[in-house]
Amino acid sequence: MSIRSILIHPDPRLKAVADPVVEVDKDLRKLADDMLETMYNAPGIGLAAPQVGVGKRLLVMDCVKEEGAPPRPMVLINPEVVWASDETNVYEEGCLSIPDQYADVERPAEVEVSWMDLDGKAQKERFDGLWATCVQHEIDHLHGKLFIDYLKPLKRQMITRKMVKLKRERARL
Ligand code: K1U
Ligand code: ZN
Repeated sequence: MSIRSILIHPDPRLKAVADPVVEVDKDLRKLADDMLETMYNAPGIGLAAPQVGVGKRLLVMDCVKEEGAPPRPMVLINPEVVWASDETNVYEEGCLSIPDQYADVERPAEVEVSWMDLDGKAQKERFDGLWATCVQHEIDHLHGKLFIDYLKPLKRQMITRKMVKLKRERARL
């Protein structure tokens, strides 16, 4: 397993629509393993393939937050939201591609998601709480959408300017 570098906004690869996965092969398994290691190392609770520069419909997540509880690493291939609740939740979201910036985002409180697992088996599950917020945030990444796209233009521009500055500073090091 290896840690991959995470793209920082703005980057055209974060705005692109990801392609469906057609085959679960050795390279895809390695990508999923690397993404989980990258997510835990960050640390984060989710990561989508476009964030490591791979334009495929693949995401990983683990939203277990209870101290001492066993981890629940999940790999979702070609995930789709098949149902969303009318009830909504507001959560202060962050993003590993937009470091140190947080903002309230309103999303459906519960979603049902279908996907394929690493054995090529179809899966379907209903998520709520942080899991629901996270899976929607990650599926947005697969559509080239970031949480700042839900914010007012002025706030979004302010965050984008900060990220441009951060990238310039990091490039100078
Ligand atoms: O997609 C990403 O960039 C990962 C992102 C997922 C996410 C966070 C909050 C709401 C929705 C989706 C993160 O993991 S940001 C880091 C974070 O939230 C966190 C880090 C350490 C412990 C707990 C949370
Ligand atoms: Zn994100």
